Amino acid sequence: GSMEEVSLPLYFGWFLEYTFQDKLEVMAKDFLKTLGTLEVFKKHIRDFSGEGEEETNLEQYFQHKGPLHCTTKYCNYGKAKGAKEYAEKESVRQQYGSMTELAIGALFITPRTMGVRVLLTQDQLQLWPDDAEEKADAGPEAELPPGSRAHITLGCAEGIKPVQTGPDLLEILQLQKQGQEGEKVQDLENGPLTYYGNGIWVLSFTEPLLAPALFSSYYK
Ligand code: 2AM
Repeated sequence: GSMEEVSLPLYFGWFLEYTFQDKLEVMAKDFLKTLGTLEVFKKHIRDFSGEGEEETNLEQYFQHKGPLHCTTKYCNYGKAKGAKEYAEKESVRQQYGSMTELAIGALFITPRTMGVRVLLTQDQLQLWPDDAEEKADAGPEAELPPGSRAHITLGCAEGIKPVQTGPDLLEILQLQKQGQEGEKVQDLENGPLTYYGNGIWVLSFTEPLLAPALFSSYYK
């Protein structure tokens, strides 16, 4: 292929500034530690453990490699649909290499993934691909606003790929949109903790957490 095809990255995204990566990781670990001690979590431990297992170490359950980031466009070195068009977008070229501040609205875990929800500003939405919220099996009633999928993967269960965090977040937003209130468990330091069933736990931040991040791309 041409130079241009070769130069497309694995993905574009916002990369958290180093000191904030540490801060978020510490916060996530503290959350897992606290969650693991709650009686209400132990009651639902089956969501996370196999038959006969009475305990799960959540901190070991979720594993993560690589820099913490919010993917905007997965390009797969040009093989993903719309990769080239995205790389050539005016907003992408202009904002490449610039800093922004991501607002983090919630921390969630499911039996598959752990992540945080990112609340995008209008400016940041200019870097968001149009098809990010599309699902093959979604009807019109399943439509969520652009940017809904924005998240940072903090960890995955064994055998799960990070691409699962997006669908997991969309499922949570879908439940909330349908009016499912879940079981409000208790208030933690950063806000209320809710259980939605099937191993879905959401800590909603009373105040969004602001994370400095660089818009760039990643090549393995
Ligand atoms: P993530 O954005 O949910 O963390 C490398 O695999 C990165 O690209 C990961 O951050 C991953 O998921 C994201 N990714 C992988 N495949 C993807 C896809 N088909 N659509 C969107 N993002 C994807």
